[in-house]
Amino acid sequence: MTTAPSSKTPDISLAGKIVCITGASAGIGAACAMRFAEAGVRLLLAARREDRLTEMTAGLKAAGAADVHTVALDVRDYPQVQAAVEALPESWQAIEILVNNAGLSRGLDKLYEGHVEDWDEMIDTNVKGLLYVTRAVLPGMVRRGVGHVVNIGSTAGHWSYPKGAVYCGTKAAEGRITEGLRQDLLGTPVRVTTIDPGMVETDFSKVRFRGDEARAAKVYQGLTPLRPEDVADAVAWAVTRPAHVNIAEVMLTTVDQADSVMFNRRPT
Ligand code: NDP
Ligand code: 8X3
Repeated sequence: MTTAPSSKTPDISLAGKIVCITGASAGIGAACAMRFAEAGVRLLLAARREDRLTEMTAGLKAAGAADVHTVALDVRDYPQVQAAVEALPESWQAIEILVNNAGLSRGLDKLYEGHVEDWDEMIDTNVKGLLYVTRAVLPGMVRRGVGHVVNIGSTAGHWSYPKGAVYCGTKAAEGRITEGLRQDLLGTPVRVTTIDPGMVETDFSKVRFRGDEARAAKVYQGLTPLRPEDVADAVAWAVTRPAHVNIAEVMLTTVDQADSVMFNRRPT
């Protein structure tokens, strides 16, 4: 029996491409690094904790990464971001996929009782950091006529939740920045995607509650959260669509989450 030829445009192969992931030292960024490693990419990993990136390198190579290069980077510091991109060895400059993942939440407070330092840290990291890295990397993509930017947003950017207004605001900003970037890139082949997960069990809540592990664990109590690998799966899917397909937005939640405030929690 012969099979009819498929009319489907082939998925894009990732092998050998340079994929830059910010916030690759933990959680969703680390899961993306592993997922891309399995596809044979060259991984350019950035985070403040470069020691963690170094520790991850052997495992990523064993999983299939063609090569791994690490950079110590605080995305909040524009001169540092600019210098880090400019200082990349020539063989690492042609970034084809940028995953703007670095981000955090700090505190859970009513807006009128919130801490200004927490607001500054969230806005500086989630909004300005994303802008800074994008500003440094995108001109090369446009010049080379190839590229894909994947921003990690959140359901929190679609629906606020009590005491989370500033974090939710940063993710709403991410959504509008992603939309505007796609408009500005129209006429180039560079694609722009936002991946917007709901609750994912990572260090996110430990960071939000400044190391209070018991309080962080309660966030995920009685339900099955998304795993970082589920988000990496969505990222990998978006970037492997045929070149003419731009996945604008993927929103995903655990089946135990309906929006930012409704959860199906089982007694524990
Ligand atoms: P983690 O805390 O596990 O990881 C956060 C990562 O961001 C770390 O690698 C950290 O690295 C990096 N990071 C934080 N601040 C900076 C900075 N100033 N410069 C460079 N890197 C930084 O959290 P998640 O994996 O959950 O979070 C990743 C992204 O996913 C964030 O943008 C978050 O808002 C988003 N998100 C998370 C969800 C969740 O429920 N967990 C749901 C939806 C979206 P280092 O400390 O080494 O610098
Ligand atoms: C993280 C998801 O809803 O826990 O962006 O803030 S949430």
